[in-house]
Amino acid sequence: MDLLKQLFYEKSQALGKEVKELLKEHGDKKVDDVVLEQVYGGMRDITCMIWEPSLLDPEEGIRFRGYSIPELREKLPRAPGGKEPLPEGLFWLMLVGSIPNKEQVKWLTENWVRRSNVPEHVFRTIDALPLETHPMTQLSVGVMAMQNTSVFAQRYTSGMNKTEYWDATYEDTMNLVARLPRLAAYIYRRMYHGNNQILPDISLDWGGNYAHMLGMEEEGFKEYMRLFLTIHADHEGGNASAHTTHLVGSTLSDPYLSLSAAMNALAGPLHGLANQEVIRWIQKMVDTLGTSKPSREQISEYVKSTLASGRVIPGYGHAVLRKPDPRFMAQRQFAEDNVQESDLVKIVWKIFDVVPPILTSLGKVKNPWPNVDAHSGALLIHYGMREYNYYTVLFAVSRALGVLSAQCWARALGLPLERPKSVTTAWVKEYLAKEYNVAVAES
Ligand code: CMX
Repeated sequence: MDLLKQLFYEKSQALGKEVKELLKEHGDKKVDDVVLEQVYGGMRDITCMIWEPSLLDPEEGIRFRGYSIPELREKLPRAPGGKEPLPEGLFWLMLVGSIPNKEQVKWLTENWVRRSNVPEHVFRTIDALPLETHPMTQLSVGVMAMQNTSVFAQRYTSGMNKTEYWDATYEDTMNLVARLPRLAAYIYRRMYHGNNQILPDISLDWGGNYAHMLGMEEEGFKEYMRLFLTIHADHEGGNASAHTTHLVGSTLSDPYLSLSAAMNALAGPLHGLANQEVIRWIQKMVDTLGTSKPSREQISEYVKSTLASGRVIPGYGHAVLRKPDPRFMAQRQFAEDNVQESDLVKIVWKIFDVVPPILTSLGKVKNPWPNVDAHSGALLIHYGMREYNYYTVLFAVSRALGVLSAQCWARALGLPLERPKSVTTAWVKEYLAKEYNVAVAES
C-alpha cells in the first residue's frame, strides 16, 4: 500500500469509529431547523451533509482542514523558486488532514506522473465531437470515456466487499486526477491551436505540467496556475459541483461517473461558467463604450443597463459568502504583486468599487461582493490565454481535487445513498393548515 493510501486508511478508520460512537450517543440530537423559505429557496443553509475536506464561513470564507487561503499560501510546499502553493499539497491536506512536507509532495507529483497516461480511445472520442462543442462538454465526455478503466466499477462487478470501497475509490481518484491535465490540455490545443498537441514534461509539477501542455511556458502563468488550481479546489459540500459528486457517488456510481456529472453542474452560468461570463461581459462593455479604460461612471451606467435587462452581474454574489471572497482577494494580491500594466485588471478593480453599492441598492441581493470568478479572466488574458470559453475547464481540473478527495471520505465512512424528502405545494398548504391553523388562499 502506498504511503498516502496507508495514511488515509488509518485516518479514515479512526474517524469512522468516532462517527459510529457519535451517532450511537447523539444520533437523535437536533442540528438544524428548516423554514418553508429554505424548502422553496434552494435549500440554503440547511445542515444536512458531511464533507470532510473544507468548511465555508459566510464572513471569513473557505478553510481547508482549518487553514485559510493566506495560511495555505504561506505553509504549503512550493515549486523550486516559486511563491505559490503546489495544488498537490492541498490535495494531500484535504485527503488526510495534515500539511505535507516537500518530500511527500514530490512523491505525490511523481505518483501522479506514473498514473497520468490517458487511454488513446479517449482522444478519439473527443475527436468525434464537433470542434465548436463547448470545452466543458468535451471535458465531461472525456471523463466519461475513461470510465471503462474504473477500478471501482470493475471490482464492484467482481463482488467487492463494502469494506474495500474506499480503496477502489482512492485508486480511481488518484488515476483520474493524474490524467485530467492531459485530457484538459488536449481539448484546449485541439480547439484553439489546430490540434498541435504538446506532450507532458514529467519533470514538472502537476500544475506546471498542465500549463506546459496548454502551451503556456511563462513562469508567471505557471505560478498563477498553481495558485488558481489551489484556490478553486473546494468550497465545502453544498455547492452544485460538490453536491453533485456527492449525490451521484452515493449511488455507488464510480468517481468517473460522479466527476463527469459534477462537471455538468460546474458548466452552469450561476456556478463555474461565471468565470467565462465575467470576461464576456467586460469585453462587451469595452466594445459598447468604445474604450479599454472606462471611468467608474461609465462602468456604473453599464452595470445598471445589465440589471435593467434582467441579467445578473457575473462574478458577484454568493449563496453562502457575505464578504469579498478570499479567493478573489488572493488573485487581486497576485495581480498587485505580478502584473504591472493591464487595462483589464484595472477594470476588474474598478468594477469592485462600483458594483457592490449598486447591488446593495437593489435591496434583495444578500451578498454584493465579488466571488472567485470575478478576477480570474483578467489574469488569464494578461498571460495570453484569451479563449474565455475554456476558463471553466481550468476551474474543473482544480475542483476535481476537492470533490474526489471528499468521495474517498464518503466511501470510507460508508455514507449511504442520499435521498432527501420532497413535497408538493398541496402538501405544504395542508401542513400549514394542520400545524399552524393557516388557511392558504387558492389561486
Ligand atoms: N447580479 C444581479 N442580481 C443578483 C446577483 C448579481 N450578481 N446576485 C444575486 N442577485 C439577485 C438574485 O438573482 C435574486 O434575484 P430574484 O429574487 O429576483 O430572483 C436576489 O438577488 C437574491 O439572490 P441571493 O439570495 O443574494 O443569491 P442566491 O443565493 O440566490 O444566488 C448566485 C447566488 C451566485 C447564483 C448569484 O449571486 C448570482 O447569480 N451571481 C452571478 C453569477 C455568479 O457569479 N456565479 C458564480 C458563483 C461562484 C461559483 O459558484 O463559481
